[in-house]
Amino acid sequence: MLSDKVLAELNEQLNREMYSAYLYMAMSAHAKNAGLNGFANWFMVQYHEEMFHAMKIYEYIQQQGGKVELKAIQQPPADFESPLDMFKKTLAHEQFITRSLNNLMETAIAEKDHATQIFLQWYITEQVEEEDNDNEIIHQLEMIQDHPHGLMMIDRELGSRAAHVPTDFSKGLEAAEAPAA
Ligand code: OFO
Repeated sequence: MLSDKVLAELNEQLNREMYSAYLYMAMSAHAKNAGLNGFANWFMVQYHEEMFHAMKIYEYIQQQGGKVELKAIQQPPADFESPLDMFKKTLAHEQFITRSLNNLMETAIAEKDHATQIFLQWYITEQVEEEDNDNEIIHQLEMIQDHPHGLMMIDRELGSRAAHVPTDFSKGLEAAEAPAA
């Protein structure tokens, strides 16, 4: 069972994860228009990751008998100055998400909601990895300083990223995560 406070904050977090997906989709579109197909791939994989994060919250709320409340998704920016600008904005956004998850954890602790604390641990661990990945790519982009050859190499590397999260949620998360028969 979820308290009203925890439920309200989980619904807010669901909206933030949907915005994250939308933001990375916007970055993917921008990269594609700039001819950076590897960057476009990386951000589209990130879009899938965020949809998975959103769906985990969606299903957790329902498992706990709560009401999913879908709020309007904010419009993301459409234009970015450079690949470095996209990754700096990605890192800033992920730091914002980390803070919001920490606040949500504080609420779950205050409400003595142990199940939600355990549920949120997965997200908090995930954020460490996300921020680390972004920092690494920012570092690489700063090193090459817009040098076309370096940019092409990073683009090729980012193009090899594949989605490792389920993308079809029609039969629920458990079915989506089950290995293919
Ligand atoms: Fe990018 O992280 Fe979701 O939670």
